[in-house]
Amino acid sequence: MVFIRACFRQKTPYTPIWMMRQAGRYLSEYKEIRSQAKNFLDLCSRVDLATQITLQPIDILDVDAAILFSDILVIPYEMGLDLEFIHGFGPRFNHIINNEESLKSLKTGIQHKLGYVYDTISCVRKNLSNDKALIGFSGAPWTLATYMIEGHGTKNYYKSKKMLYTNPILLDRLLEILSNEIKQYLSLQIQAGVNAIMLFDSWANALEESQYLAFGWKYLRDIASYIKHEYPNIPIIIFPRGVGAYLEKLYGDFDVLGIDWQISMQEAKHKVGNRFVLQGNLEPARLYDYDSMRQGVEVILNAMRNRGHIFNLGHGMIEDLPRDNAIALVRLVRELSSQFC
Ligand code: 1CP
Repeated sequence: MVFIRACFRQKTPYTPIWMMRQAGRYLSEYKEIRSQAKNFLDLCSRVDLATQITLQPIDILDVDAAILFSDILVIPYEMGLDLEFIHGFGPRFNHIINNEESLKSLKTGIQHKLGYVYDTISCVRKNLSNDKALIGFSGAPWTLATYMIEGHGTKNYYKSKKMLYTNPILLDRLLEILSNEIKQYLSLQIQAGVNAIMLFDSWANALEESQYLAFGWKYLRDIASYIKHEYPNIPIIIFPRGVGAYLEKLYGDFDVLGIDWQISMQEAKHKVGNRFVLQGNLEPARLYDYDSMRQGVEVILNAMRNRGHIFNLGHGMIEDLPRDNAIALVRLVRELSSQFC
C-alpha cells in the first residue's frame, strides 16, 4: 500500500493523498445514505450504511486511504453521556462533567460496546482493494474532554479552562480515564483490521503552549507509546491542530505528524527537522476555485520534495465544496508528485 509505505518513509511512486472529512455532505451519495438512518448516531452504528459511506471517497475520489466512518464522540456517548447531533448546531450532550460525582458516573470498559465499529472495519476491509489503506481513529483525550465539559462545541472553552486552573486534579483524572479507554478502543480497531490509526486533537489550539504540553500532548504521547509497543507495524498519525508555533517541541513514539493549514509546510519542515513524516496541509477553502487549489498544491509539493509526505487538507472538507475539484485534487497530486518521486 502506497499510503502505508509513505507513513514509514519508504520510497513511493507518488505522494499518497486522502482528505480529512472526505466522507460527508459535499457528496450527494453521502446525503442519500444518511437519509436512510434515523439520525447521525444511528448512521454510525449501522454497519451496512457506515461501510458504504467509508468506501464512497475511494470510488468517487480515488484517494489512497479510506477513513472509518464514525465520529470521535462515540466514546463519551458510550461512557454514558447522552448525545444528539443537531443539524446546523452540531453535537450536544445532555449531561456534562463538572464535578467528582459526574466523573464517577462515567462508564469504563466501553471498548466492548463499540462492536458496530469493529464490524464496520472488518466489512470495509473485505470490500476495499488491497492497495488501499483503512485508517482507524479516535479523538485525543483533551479534545474529547472539551466536549464532555462544555456539552457542545465552543469558541472559548471557558468551562474546560476553568476546570484546568481551579481543579486540575479532576481534569487529569478525566484525561487519564479517557486515555485508558482510547488505548483499548484503538487496539480493538487494529485487531478488526485497520492498517493505520490517527488521533485527532482538533482543539489543541485552545490552550497556551505550557498547558497543552501538560494536559494534551502528555496523554497523546502516552497513547502513542502504548500502541507502538503493542502494534509496531501499525503507523500512528497525530494531528494536534493549531500548534504550529511550537512544532519543534513535539517528540514522541509516532510516525506521522498532521499539519494544519495555518503554518506553511516549508516552515513546518524547518521546525520538525527530520523527525516524522508530515501530513498536510492544503487550506480546504482553496477547493472553491481550481486555480487557487492548483497553486496551493504546487507550493506544498515543492516544499516537500524529497521528504516523507502524505498529502491532505489542513483541516476537514467544507460542506459546499465542489466535488469536481476534490476529484481533480487527487489527480493533480498524483500527476505532479510522480514527476519527482
Ligand atoms: O451528516 C452530518 O451532518 C454529520 C456531519 C459529521 C460527519 C460527516 C459529523 C458530526 N461527523 C462526521 C464524520 C467524522 N467525524 C469522521 C469520519 C469521516 C471522514 O472523515 O471522512 C471523522 C474522522 C470525524 C472526526 C471528528 N468529529 C472530529 C475530529 C476532526 C476534525 O474535524 O477536527 C471532530 C472535532 C468531530 C466532532 C464533530 N462531529 C460532527 C461535527 C459537526 C463535529 C464538530 C463540531 C464542532 O465544531 O465542535
